[in-house]
Parts: sequence; C-alpha cells; structure tokens
Amino acid sequence: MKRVLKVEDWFHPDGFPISVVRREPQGAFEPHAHEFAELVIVMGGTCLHVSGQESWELTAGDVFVINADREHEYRDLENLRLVNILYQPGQLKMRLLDLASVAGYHALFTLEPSRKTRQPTRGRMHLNSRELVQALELVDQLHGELEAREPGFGFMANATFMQLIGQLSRFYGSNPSPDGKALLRVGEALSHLERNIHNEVNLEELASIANMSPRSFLRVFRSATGNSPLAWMLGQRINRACMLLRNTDKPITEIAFDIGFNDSNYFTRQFKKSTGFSPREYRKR
Ligand code: RM4
Ligand code: NI
Repeated sequence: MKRVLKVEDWFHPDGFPISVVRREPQGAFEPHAHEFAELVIVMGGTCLHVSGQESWELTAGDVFVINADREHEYRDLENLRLVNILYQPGQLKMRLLDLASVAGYHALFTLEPSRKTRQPTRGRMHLNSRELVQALELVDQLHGELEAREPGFGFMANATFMQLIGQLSRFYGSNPSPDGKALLRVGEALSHLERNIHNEVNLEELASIANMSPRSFLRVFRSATGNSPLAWMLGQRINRACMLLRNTDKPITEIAFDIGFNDSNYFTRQFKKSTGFSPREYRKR
C-alpha cells in the first residue's frame, strides 16, 4: 500500500500550515507521498532522488518542490543532508502579489512539480554557494520562529516563508540549467497570462514571449503543465475565485468580474464544473 504522510503527524497541533524538518543526515526513507507540499533544499552529500518516472542525482544546492500526492524516495544515500519545508498550500494565508510576474516562481512552484515527462532528467534548480547560504539563513529564521512559537510567530513565519519563496524564485532565473531555461521561457508566458488575467491573451502572443513557434509552444506548455494555455488560465481564475470566496465577503457577481468573467452565470457553471461546488456552497464550507 502506498504510504502517505499525514498533516496531523507533521504539523503542530495549533494548525499552523508551515513546518520545518531537518535531515542531517537524511536516512533511508521508503517511497511515500504527502498530504502537503514539500520544498526541499539539499545542503550536502548525494543520493539518487526518484519521483514517478523521473530520477536524478542530488547534490548540495539542489532545490525542488514535491506537491501533495506526488510520490518520491531517496536511494543510494551518501551523507545526504537536507531541509524540508512542509506547507499546506490551501491553508497558507498569504498573497502572491507581484511574485506571479516572476518567471522563476512559475518554473519552480508550478511547472516543475507538475511535470509529467517520462524522460530521465536532472534536477533543474541549483543554487550556488552564496545563494545557498542566503536561502539557509531564511530557513533558520523560519525554523527559529516555529520553534519559539512566541506571540506573533504566525505573522513572522509567514513573512519569512514569503521571503524564502521570493528569493528562490529570483535565484531560479539567475543561473538556470538548460532544462531550467526552457521551463523559464514557459514561466515567462505564464507570468504574462497571470498579469493579464482580465484580458484575452492569444496563442501567438504567448508563443512569441516564450520565443517559440505557436506549435512548439503548445507542445511544451502541455508537457509542462498537462493543460492547454486556455485551460490553465481558467484554472488560475478558479483558484483566485476560491481564495476570494474564502477570505472576503465580496458578492459572487463581483468576484466573477474581478477575475475576468463578464457573465456571472457562466462563472458559476465553470466553477461548479471544476470544483464540484457552486460558489455559494464553496463559501459555506
Ligand atoms: C523524511 C523525508 C521525506 C519527508 C519527511 C518529512 O525523512 O525527507 O521526504 O517527506 O521526512
Ligand atoms: Ni517526502
């Protein structure tokens, strides 16, 4: 049976949705998935990291994200040292703000984790030693807040987590691997989609941003996200709607307009189709 690590075993009982787990060293760990997402930063040593059809060698400075439900395992461990930042994306109370316009953010947090390729690949994000030190400082700070849990720790930990994510997203673009370069170009197109969530965006435009022909852009986009650009954009809009339904009292028609629908009935139908609930039901739960 597939082993799934549970939220209740890895997060504080107070429900705060971020948790830091250091592995110095990382011991053998059987194949497993999680009910949460995991951001992993490799500090030293080596191993073979296996996830689905992919496997790649890890070394100090590698960074990757394993989303909920994705299986992974470490093999041939040699003094592997890493730190896991566990988080529950749906429970985080934070806004992406303009991070969505940073291509590296999409490459690291949306594209890489959802890759469905069958080819063996290498890790794509790699920090140089200066960047690694900077990232680990933020992790230390985050870990410290979570350990001390003094009043205000939630605010502080959130802020530090945001800083870490922002920093890593910027680093992604600074020295990409060849594989990372292609992902970054799709990331650029995603940023453009994100910035234009209220407008129509056409395929030619996106392809030219990614510096590809429309045909190969479609293919690369699909293999990276599993979706067409249109479907992806709809998904983004629905996610944003979920966030607004949860965190604001805005009327549903207004939310529909906010996220670029000009017909709220059409919005309701699309929302139900993708989440299984009407916006009203979703808000109640
Ligand atoms: C394990 C290993 C796993 C991680 C758990 C929390 O030692 O690093 O990948 O999911 O810790
Ligand atoms: Ni794991």
